[in-house]
Order: sequence, then C-alpha cells, then structure tokens
Amino acid sequence: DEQQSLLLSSSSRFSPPQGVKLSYGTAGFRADASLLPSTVYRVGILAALRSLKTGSIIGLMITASHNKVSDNGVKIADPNGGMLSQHWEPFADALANAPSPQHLLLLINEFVAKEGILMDGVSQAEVLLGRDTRPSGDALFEAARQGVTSVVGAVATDMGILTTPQLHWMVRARNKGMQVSEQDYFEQLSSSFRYLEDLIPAEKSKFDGLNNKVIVDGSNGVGGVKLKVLGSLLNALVIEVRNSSEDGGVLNDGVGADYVQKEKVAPHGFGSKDAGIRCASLDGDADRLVYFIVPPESSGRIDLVDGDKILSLFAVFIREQLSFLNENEGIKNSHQARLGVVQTAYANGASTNYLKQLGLEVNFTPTGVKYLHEKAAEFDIGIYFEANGHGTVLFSESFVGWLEARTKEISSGSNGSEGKKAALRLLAVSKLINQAVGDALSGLLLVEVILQYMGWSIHRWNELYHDLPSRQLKVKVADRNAVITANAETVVVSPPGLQEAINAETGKYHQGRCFVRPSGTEDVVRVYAEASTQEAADTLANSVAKLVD
Ligand code: NG1
Ligand code: ZN
Repeated sequence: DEQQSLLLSSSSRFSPPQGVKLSYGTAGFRADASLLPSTVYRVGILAALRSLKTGSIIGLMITASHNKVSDNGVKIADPNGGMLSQHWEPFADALANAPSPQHLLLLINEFVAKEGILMDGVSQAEVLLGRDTRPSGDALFEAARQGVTSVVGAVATDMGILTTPQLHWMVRARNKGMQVSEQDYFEQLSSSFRYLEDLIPAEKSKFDGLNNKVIVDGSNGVGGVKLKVLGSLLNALVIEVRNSSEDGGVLNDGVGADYVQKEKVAPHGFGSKDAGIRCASLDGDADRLVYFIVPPESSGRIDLVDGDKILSLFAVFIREQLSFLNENEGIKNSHQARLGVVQTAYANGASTNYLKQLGLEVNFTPTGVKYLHEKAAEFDIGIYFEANGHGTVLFSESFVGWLEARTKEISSGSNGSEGKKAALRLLAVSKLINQAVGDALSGLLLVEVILQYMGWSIHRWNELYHDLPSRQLKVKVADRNAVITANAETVVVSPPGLQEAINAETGKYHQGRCFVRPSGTEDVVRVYAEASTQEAADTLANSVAKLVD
C-alpha cells in the first residue's frame, strides 16, 4: 500500500554506515556526523510512531552536546518533555542497525503490530524538530524531516536552532495545551525570575556593585545566543556572554561546562581579569551549568562550583521556604511536603555529607538523566543534579495544587504573610525551572535569584562545604560492556575479581572512594576516585585504571 511504498522509497535514500553498530545510549545516538544521516532519518520514523502511539506531540533534537563539533547526535523527547521511554530503546537500536530498507520495513511492521499502533493514514502525528549550531545540523534536520514525513499523517514542525532544554520545554508545554514559541519560553523564564526578585525582602537584597554581574561562557554554542536574548529581558541582573556561537570559536574546544568541570581550568577567554566575579559555563546544547571562580593569579586553575553545589544551594533555599510554610500554617493546613534529592556516584562525597547533615533524604541512581529524573518525580519536590551540572527541580502536580490553594486561602486571612510569600516563591520556582529536563538557562536564573535572596557572594556559596579532591579518567578497552555494575554503579559484578582489587586499592587511602563503569556515550570505561588529597585521588584513579586495562 501507500505507506509501505513510501517507507521503502524514502529509506532507500539513506543507507546505514557499514560496519558500525549504533546504540541509543544515555543521551540517544551519538557519532561522527558523517555516520548519522540514516540513523537520524530512522529516528524520525520512530518519533512519528511514538506520536501516533501516545496521541501526543513528540520532540526530536539533533545535538551531540559537549562532544566535539564534528560529532552529532539525535534524541527523542517524550510527551511530558522527558527522555524517550526506556521500553522503546531496544526498538531504536534495532531500527538504527537494520541493514536494508526491507529489514527496516519488516521491523516497523512487527513493532507497529506489537504496540497496537494505528498506521491508518487518518491518525495524526506531530514531531517538533530542533537542532543546535553544529554545521552538520542542517543536513541531519533534513534527514529527520524525511523520516517523520515517511509516516503517513505525520507532520514535522521545524522549531529552528534551539538549546536541548528549549525543545523539551516546548514539547511539554504543547502537550499541556500551552503556547510554545521561543518567545513564550523566554517570557515564562524572565517573568518568573522578576517575580522572584520582587519577593526578596528589602533588607536581604545585596545586589549591588560587582554582585549584579555574572559572566557566562557559552561553549561557542547555541546557549550563548539564547542567553543574550534572555538577559535583555532582565533589569537588575547583568549577564555578560562570552564564547557565543557567533563569536567564531570552535564548539566545545577549550570551552564549556564539560571542559571546565573535568579539567578544572578556566575556559578560553577567561583570566585573572575576571578574578572575584561570578563566572559560569554552559555546555554545547545548554543543558549543563557549572559556576567557577577565577583566582587572582593566572595559574589557570579555578575553584569549581559544580552541579552538586548548585543542588545544595537549591536544597537550602527550598528547605527554608518549606519551613516558613510550616511555621505559618495552622495545624489544619499543615502538609509535610516530601523533599528529596537525587545524586549519582559522581557526586562529591562532601556534598552528600552536607545534604545529609541538612536532614535531607539523599537517593542514588545510575548515571543518566532518565534515572535521576524518574527518582526525583517520586517526591513533592525532587531536586536532582549530576556533578557535571545537569539537573533540575521537579514539583508534583498535587503539591503545586496545594501551594496554589494556600496562596488563595492565606490572602483572605489575616496572618501568614511569610507563609504566603514562601508559597508564592515556590510556585514561581516551579515556573522558572525547566521541569522537563536540566536547563542551564533556567538553572542560571534560579541560582542568581537565590544568591540575591540570600545576599551571598559566590565565595560564600562555595563555602557551604569543601569538595574532597577527586580525579576522573577514561580507559579505552576492547569491550567496555564487559564491565557490569550494580548498586547505582558503585560495585562491579563482572569481570570477577575486579571489585575486590578495587577495594584493596581504595582501602589504602584515607577517605578513599573509587568506582568504574562503562560510559553510555563514549567507547570507554570511566574511573572515578576521591581521597583526602589531590595526589592521593590521582594515584588511586591511576592504579584502578591499570586494573581495568
Ligand atoms: P557517560 O558517558 O555515560 O558517562 C555522560 C555523563 C553523564 C551524562 C551523559 C549525557 C559523566 C561522568 N557522565 O555519560 O552524566 O551527562 O554523558 O550527556 O559526566
Ligand atoms: Zn548537553
């Protein structure tokens, strides 16, 4: 029929690369861009099928985030704006690796039958397409478009060049029946930021002098461009953007959140002239955010204020607002909100101790946003962050409803103004922060307004706790999947004996902690080590890397 011949003819234009096996990892498919047209085309088909299956709008983002400029990648945003349901990942793998159009068609027909997807040509499907600033983005966009439209009844909507979190936000908003132009995104972020600023008690606001300025490294990517637009909608806060894509530098080359966090050095364009000023860095698609402090002397080394510290700042603020709510509420209104935080094994041990000392429930999941997000969604307010700066805050719908009711009830009563303000602040946070996925832009605004509220400099914030020295290494191995882990990746279960050897090494170090796991995005095994001195962390990481090799 029409559908079958359409799929056969369009797929014959996109031959899969020879001798490469692709897999839908922690961040979708990623590879050298030259290998990807057929994969992206096929993910276009998958996105259209996902839209038919869910009866909702689906997102497709073309980016390779912090990876080098010649790489690219593709990932799907599900109806709620989150990652593709894990249950569809094997189908994504099978599609990408089908050797011929005939195989592809067979796979699709089987899957459609199994999932009960109605491919009747009458049902409507819509996929929002986004891409970052990579030069390969245009051609891959075209491949994705052809994939989507090879499913009869499916429409591909070009959302243009976007950050990854903008696209996820748009998918989530569209499926809630909201407007989703880029302007709507900027409007929601900037208005909730200004609203939060207005809720800062006058005596607290110390936003003056150097303190109203943040300098942001855009990783020579899409984030810098978007941040300039966002910054122009704010009054008190001055955002100076460096390394924006139009500045001509190479994407992610000596710049960006991944570089700054892993190397602990200042990105290109930053130096001792910036000493003492709040600096921040985005990654290539602006879903990661880290802050840093440049020292006065030009050693290149920086004080890193990473995702764990952003999480800690958010936790301190939210916990304070919850306590205001409880203090000011009569027994009849009291609602013990469940606040939970979620980290991975890469979280600095000092951050975990700090959060536990605050009395918070700290949970661990394997690496990968999909796991952290899922766990955080179990709480009234769930905060999750990876040390590398990817994270966000989730509010349950029932808690948002409760907060809304609270603001109305209290305003008709006499007392409770602090409680009401706390409820209003939390509601504004729920609108400012991107609840679909970690978003460097909304994260930056939330950090900025909380610092303003606390009257804290970046130095004061950085002093919440002191990071334990750590070291991360990657080891190239024949088969990274030979390493199998358990307990949120903290223990190796295979190959046998490896964990015992790691334990023996780790035991030699004061405050030693070390784990290894296969990367989900690169063909390497990662080693992470922590100890009481940098030298000890380095030696521990190096000796465990030898065990893996
Ligand atoms: P892998 O390659 O699986 O370690 C990396 C990051 C993740 C996550 C993904 C997606 C580290 C150690 N790992 O995953 O946290 O951000 O990329 O981009 O930073
Ligand atoms: Zn990213």
